[in-house]
Amino acid sequence: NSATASSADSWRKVNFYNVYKDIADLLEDENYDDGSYGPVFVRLAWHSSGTFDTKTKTGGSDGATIRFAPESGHGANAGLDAARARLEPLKKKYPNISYGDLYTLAGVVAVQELGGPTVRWRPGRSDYKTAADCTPDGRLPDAAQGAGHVRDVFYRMGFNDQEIVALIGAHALGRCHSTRSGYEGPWNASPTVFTNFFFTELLDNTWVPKKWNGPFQYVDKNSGAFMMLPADMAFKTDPQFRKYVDKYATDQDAFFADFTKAFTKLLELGVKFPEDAPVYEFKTLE
Ligand code: DDH
Repeated sequence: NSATASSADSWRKVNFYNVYKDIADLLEDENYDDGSYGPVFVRLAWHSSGTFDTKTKTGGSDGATIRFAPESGHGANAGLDAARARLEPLKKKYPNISYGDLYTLAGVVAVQELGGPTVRWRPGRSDYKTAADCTPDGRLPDAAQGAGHVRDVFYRMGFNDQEIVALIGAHALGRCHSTRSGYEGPWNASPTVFTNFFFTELLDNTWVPKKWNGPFQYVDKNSGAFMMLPADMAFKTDPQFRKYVDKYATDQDAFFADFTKAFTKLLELGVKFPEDAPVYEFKTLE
């Protein structure tokens, strides 16, 4: 990758308004999933960033180690190669953007264009890391586990309970793929629209174990069309998490306001921005 690697200052030559538009143009594809790459772009941004460890200051979106083996092959990252491949032509078109900036900006564009809140975003990540900087496997949450594990993982990144609940609201988007994580199905009926439906569906449905040969997960008793992971269910059963679930289920504005703050924080974990890095608040295309 060294031929295309951006240096510490090269982001200054990039017109990020143009990159925003070009990413937005890559979202729709009637032959992919539910018709949009948006959800998998959000997941790419999150998994690029969520490896951060506050103690060792390793991981995070800067340097984009997610594109190198072995991190690219970690079980949690299965399927994200599709998102990275979709974005690769933009790295060719804008060689001065770093992978870390490209992957995080893709998440921002997806949240906004799918109807979510405006997300403040700064450029300035660079491609200085190598495969030797890949994070150890196991830093991202394991969907088979419960509240204790979820807290361990997100406290390690520096988040509190309220921020953790806000972030899991991203599970309004997209779906699980049996070919990627092993789990199957979307969380609600509008997986390409950013809503507070993760919380409303979690509370409003009766969730029963799915009868199948795959990993243990839940389906809604009524239609069987929607799903919850064991780790998702922890947000219903844990009283400290539940407080915020109740709030976000009834107050979409509060969810949007808290999500956007926590999502920007996630995308910036461990990044040393140049002092004069501008903060963008992009307008949506339509
Ligand atoms: Fe997630 N997530 N996630 N997630 N996630 C999956 C899909 C998506 C967990 C497990 C899974 C966040 C937190 C957690 C998105 C965003 C975010 C899948 C299915 C699993 C499994 C993957 C597949 O089969 O393709 C667990 C566990 C947690 C946890 O917190 C305990 C967070 C914080 C975010 C975020 O963006 C802020 C999105 C979007 C998807 C849908 C991807 C797609 O392709 O569609």
